[in-house]
Amino acid sequence: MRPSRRALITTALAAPLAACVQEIGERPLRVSDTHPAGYPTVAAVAEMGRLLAERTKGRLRFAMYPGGQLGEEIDTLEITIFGGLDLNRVNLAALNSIAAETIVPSLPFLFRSKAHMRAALDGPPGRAILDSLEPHGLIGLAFYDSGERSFYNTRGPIRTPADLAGLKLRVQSSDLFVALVQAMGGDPTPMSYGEVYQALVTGVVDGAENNWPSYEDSRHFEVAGFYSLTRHVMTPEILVMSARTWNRLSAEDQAVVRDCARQSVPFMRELWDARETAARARVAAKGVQINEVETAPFQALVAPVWDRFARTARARMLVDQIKAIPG
Ligand code: GTR
Repeated sequence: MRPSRRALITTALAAPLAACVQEIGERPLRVSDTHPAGYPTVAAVAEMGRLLAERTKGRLRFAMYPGGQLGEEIDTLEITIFGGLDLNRVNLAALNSIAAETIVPSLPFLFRSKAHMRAALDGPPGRAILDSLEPHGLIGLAFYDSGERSFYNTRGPIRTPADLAGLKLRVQSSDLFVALVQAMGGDPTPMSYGEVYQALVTGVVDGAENNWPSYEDSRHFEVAGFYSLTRHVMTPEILVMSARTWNRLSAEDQAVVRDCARQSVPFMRELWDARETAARARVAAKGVQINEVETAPFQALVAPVWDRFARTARARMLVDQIKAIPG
């Protein structure tokens, strides 16, 4: 069972106090992830921890808390901001209400391909988004792949926007995702990831949207067996460090942390590519009905989302930079 909010806050308040008496290096750095051990994000952060421990001779090391054991992403982010957790791997959508720049990579149909998405996040736009977090108490260390997100549901295949009418679809707690589903004609319900399985079973929602590895790993495929390849966003994952922890590291250690995070990215991408293919094959073998979708009619509906979320000069500049990148 996931901890209650009260328990989370108690832990979160206790941890910084304990951290005051314990210097970084005397305790491991605490890292949260909603996914279980073995998932590509968790494996990548574990690899970063291995590199870090090696480079600092064990002075800096990670204690991993995977599987959402410390709470849902939005809650653990708050805790990370005030120093109760040192690192957190979340989906970028969880930061949408914290830093406006993080919305840009979730603009629907922004990226033309996986290569385009990777080049944009490895380049100046990615750097600008990572750096935009610092005033909010977080240090952006790395982006990881999260693939294309598509809709799945309990009722039947989605082929045209009309098929979304009347479907209650779980979305992440981000205004952009709410607006996106509304624009396409569905009925969005923001909800934490850990609550979705039960919500699908009880019919509180009819479906959700996610990538292949999460769809498989969360076992949502057992309940919602129609997966329709709308490929509407490629919101990446992000690894952040608490600025409170960061500010207690020496400049040399900060450089090593950045370097180890950077090195974990190609490691993750290799795991990700293999996992995407394997997860799709495994759910198909278990009877999931998969259908390709002509995306043009969906793309035609998302203009209001762009008008609302890519409005500021800063967002437009990032979008222009991303569009100019080949891939
Ligand atoms: C997954 C992502 C998680 C979480 C989840 C969700 O793809 O890896 O961090 O954001 O989606 O839909 O909540």
